[in-house]
Amino acid sequence: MTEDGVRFTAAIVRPPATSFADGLTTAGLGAPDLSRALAQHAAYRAVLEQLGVSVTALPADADFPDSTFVEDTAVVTAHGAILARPGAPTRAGETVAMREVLEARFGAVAAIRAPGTLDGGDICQADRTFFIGLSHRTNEEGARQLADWLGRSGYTSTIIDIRRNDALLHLKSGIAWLGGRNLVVVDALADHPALAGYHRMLAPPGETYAANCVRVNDAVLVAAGFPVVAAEIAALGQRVITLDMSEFRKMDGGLSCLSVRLP
Ligand code: CIR
Repeated sequence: MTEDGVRFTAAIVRPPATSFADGLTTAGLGAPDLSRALAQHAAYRAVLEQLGVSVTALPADADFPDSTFVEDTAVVTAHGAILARPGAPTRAGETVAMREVLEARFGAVAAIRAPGTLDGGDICQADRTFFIGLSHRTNEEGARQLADWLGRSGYTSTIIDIRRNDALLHLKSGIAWLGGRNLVVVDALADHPALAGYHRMLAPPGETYAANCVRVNDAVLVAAGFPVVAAEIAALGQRVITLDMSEFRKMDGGLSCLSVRLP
């Protein structure tokens, strides 16, 4: 069975900048410690490399405090790349560096155009289907443009509206696809009709942060400190690698946000 969306050869990351603590957050967990964040980022990068992924690091950019969350700036499939158009005004300029690195690899890349907005964190691939979250960052026009672009490569897409769910910044704050028919979801998404037919593992209250996990090749990266989610994934026969995400969590960021993964 092909599993488009779990096999990666390369990834793009960007270390947190000196301005990291000035980024957007609703977490209420206090200010992040930059040196700890840098160490956690280095560990994340090392795990990707251990899994056979070639990692390109963009230079940290203090003009963009949230720029370590590179996932929000692009969507990459087996058929090409499209630049996102981040919904937070302070993040708009983050796509400049991402455009350069994607053009070097793919040649011309598509882009979401105004008035569309779209954050990569709202886009969840599940093989040949994409779930597109409508959020306070991704609007209907951005979702429509992405769905059109994906459709030209033969992918189907389904909208999941999370705008009334204040606990979810992005769709992938509450869902991860692990390959096959396996999803990790938070309670608020578990009964969404778009997900019927999938095996939905619930991230229990108290472990919802760990719903943002990432399948990379033969392992699933899971935030450290969430034993129920880690055990559920291991019970599927998946190798679980835990990573300390404490400093990124303080800035509303999860594991998926820290990389753009390339087939
Ligand atoms: C933001 O609010 O944009 C950042 N502080 C966190 C972005 C997290 N990205 C993601 O979930 N894909």
